[in-house]
Amino acid sequence: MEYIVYEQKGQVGVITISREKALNALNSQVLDELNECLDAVNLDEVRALVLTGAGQKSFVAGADIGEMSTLTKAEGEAFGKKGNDVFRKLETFPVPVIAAINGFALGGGCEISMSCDIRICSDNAVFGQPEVGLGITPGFGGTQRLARIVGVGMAKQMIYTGRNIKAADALRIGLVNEVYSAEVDAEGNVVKTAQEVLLAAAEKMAVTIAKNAPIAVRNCKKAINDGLDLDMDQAIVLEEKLFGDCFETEDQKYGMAFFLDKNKEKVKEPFKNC
Ligand code: DAK
Repeated sequence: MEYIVYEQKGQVGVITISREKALNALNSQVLDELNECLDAVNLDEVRALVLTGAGQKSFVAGADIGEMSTLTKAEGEAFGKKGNDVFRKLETFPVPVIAAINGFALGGGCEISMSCDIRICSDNAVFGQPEVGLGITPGFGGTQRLARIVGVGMAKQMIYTGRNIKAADALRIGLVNEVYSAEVDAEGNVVKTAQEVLLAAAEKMAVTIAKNAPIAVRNCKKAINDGLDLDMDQAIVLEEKLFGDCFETEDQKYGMAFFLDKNKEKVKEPFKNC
């Protein structure tokens, strides 16, 4: 693959969109490779994913404007579908996906981060949906996901004005969960860049998720995602079903037996995913 780097670190998979010269903008090839990469993730081993961009400047600066500029209506639709299919694959991916946003997350970049379960960013991150300034609407789910994450009023303000917001504001409105800065020593020298601190934090969070019972984590993702589209009565039934599915698994039996065991010397074994 030319633009996607994938590394499996134990039970965590790290996907890096690596098209630094164009600030990791999403062209058709990036989308195809990302799709292929997701299909190849070894779900027998991987329990959480981290998605990030190469370099310290940009997570993803949007869909590729050069490629889009000459599209016909039909090609525009096909491009939109390609993006939406892979974003939806990320959103419904069986294991949680953490977006580690290291710089610009504009247009399709903001949208791909919103297809992930959790967003954390570096303090130089910039978010926005600038599409109306280009004569188009957000086309990779921005009008839908932004409103669901930050509320209708704030989403409308961001989308209608097309104005970017900085990391601190993204934190304030709930678009990201955490903001990370560079680590400096007493003399003010940078010991770790914000991007390094961010990636370490994302991987640490992924490891924490990966240590929990995998069937339960997957079912939580499904319950939250699918439940949001239902009314409360139906959503509770869905939760009951996914809760019930955890019983009789080895992980449920082991997790509860471990708690009930009064031998405090005993060390908890890793969950087995069965
Ligand atoms: N596409 C293509 N190339 C891009 C790019 C992008 N989105 N963003 C940056 N680049 C390229 C620049 O052209 C430049 O290339 P060279 O000139 O070096 O060859 C290189 O990356 C470095 O960028 P700059 O020189 O501009 O760097 P600066 O630091 O000066 O500025 C910036 C950084 C992020 C503020 C600026 O590059 C910028 O404003 N970029 C565009 C951001 C943007 O508007 N993003 C939203 C794109 S629209 C749809 C499906 C999806 C979408 C719409 C419809 N359908 C349903 C069909 C999605 C739309 C979008 O995402």
